[in-house]
Amino acid sequence: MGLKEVLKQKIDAHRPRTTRLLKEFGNVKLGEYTIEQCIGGGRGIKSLVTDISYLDPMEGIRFRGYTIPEVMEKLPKPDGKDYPYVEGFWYLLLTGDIPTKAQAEEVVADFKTRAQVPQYVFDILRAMPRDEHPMVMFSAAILVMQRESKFAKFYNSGFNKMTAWDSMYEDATDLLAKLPEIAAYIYRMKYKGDTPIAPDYSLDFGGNFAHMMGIKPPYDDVARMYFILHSDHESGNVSAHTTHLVASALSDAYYSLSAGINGLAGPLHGLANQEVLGWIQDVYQKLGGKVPTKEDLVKFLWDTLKSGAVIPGYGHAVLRKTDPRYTSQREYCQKYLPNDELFTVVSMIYEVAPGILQEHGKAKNPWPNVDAQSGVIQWYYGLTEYDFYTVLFGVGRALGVLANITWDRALGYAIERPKSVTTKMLEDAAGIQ
Ligand code: CMX
Repeated sequence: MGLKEVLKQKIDAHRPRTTRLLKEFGNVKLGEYTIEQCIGGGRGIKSLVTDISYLDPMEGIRFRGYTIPEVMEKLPKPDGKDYPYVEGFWYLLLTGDIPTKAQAEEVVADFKTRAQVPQYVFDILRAMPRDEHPMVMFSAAILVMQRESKFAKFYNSGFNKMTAWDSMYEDATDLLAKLPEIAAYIYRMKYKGDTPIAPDYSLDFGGNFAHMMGIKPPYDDVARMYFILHSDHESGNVSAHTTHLVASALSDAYYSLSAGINGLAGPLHGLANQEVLGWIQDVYQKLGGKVPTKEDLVKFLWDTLKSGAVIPGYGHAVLRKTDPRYTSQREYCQKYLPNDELFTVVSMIYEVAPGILQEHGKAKNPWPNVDAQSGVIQWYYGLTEYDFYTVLFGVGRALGVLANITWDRALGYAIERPKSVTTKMLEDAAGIQ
């Protein structure tokens, strides 16, 4: 028998042990935590500290203590715009203080001095197969810039724990300032006939991104809103946790963010936003292009669940109500694109999916998360290439995770190293002979 066949037999024999432990002995304690928490991805185990954001299961996210509406209202905005400077939001995440307009504009000016992307990044992107997923391109572009790391140079020239945050801050800011151009370059190269648009450094983060994407205002405001909403969701989610974990080994921001972006690319995490649009397109295709009715959606939702797949954009590991990031985007749609067809379909899903998930009886949270709504706005402004949506999420997520690892170094957090146990040890704890 070959290796793979032997492995299959071992897996088949082992699975019932894990299933039994979860089903019959999930509540058995291992010290302070249970077998279910140990096997089930560490849900609810308090082992991370962050002050950048906090996720309340019922209220949703607060950034530095501020709700989403408060952030949008209090932060300074570019003249004539409805959404705040992303740079001012970076100031808030790092310091906990709402910046004045002058302070935010100082960060805008600082970003411009760091924004130029090295030519070799474009060369590497161009050398990649064009059908590579844009998240692969985005992650590779971040990683390849590691040679620029000031933190790595600082480490090699005699590391000091007390001042390590300084070069981490420099790397984090250098990286952030370059992400809009990298993302827009990937987009224009891959989907728009290889027609990159040069940056306009007179514009802020959101404005320049919209300009380089080739999408007219108010897309600049959409970009500002989108990046802020997707920035952070406390520390336990896959992208934030991965970035923190890798940085805990004193890897620099380039290694750490690239790793976090790879985690964001998972369909149960950030990729769910493209999955939502893919799922809706599938519905259209199966109906021969017809706009689905509520009855059609009910049928397709059940078909999805019966096939064993998840309903993308619904459910959450921590939240137990509609995600305020979903609500915020929904309010944008109600104001600016109330009659949009895709918005109507997504709203219909919102009417039926929670009830179906409740009836299905598995998901602890039947309500939509951030990913259920985000494609609608992008699609409306012409960004219909939905496999790019997770890159947008990644640019936003960089704000939160980079603020976190700057503070990780400031506080000298330890290298992460939780303890593992064997299945046999769990069976012993459960009293299984
Ligand atoms: N559709 C169908 N089943 C779902 C479901 C959904 N949307 N959400 C959860 N479930 C299922 C789980 O797969 C799990 O089934 P098993 O017991 O067979 O493994 C069961 O319900 C219990 O899961 P849970 O405790 O409610 O949720 P988890 O913490 O395990 O997972 C999440 C959370 C987000 C991965 C899950 O809800 C999911 O897969 N949602 C769809 C994908 C998605 O939208 N992801 C984006 C999340 C936001 C983000 O990170 O970007």
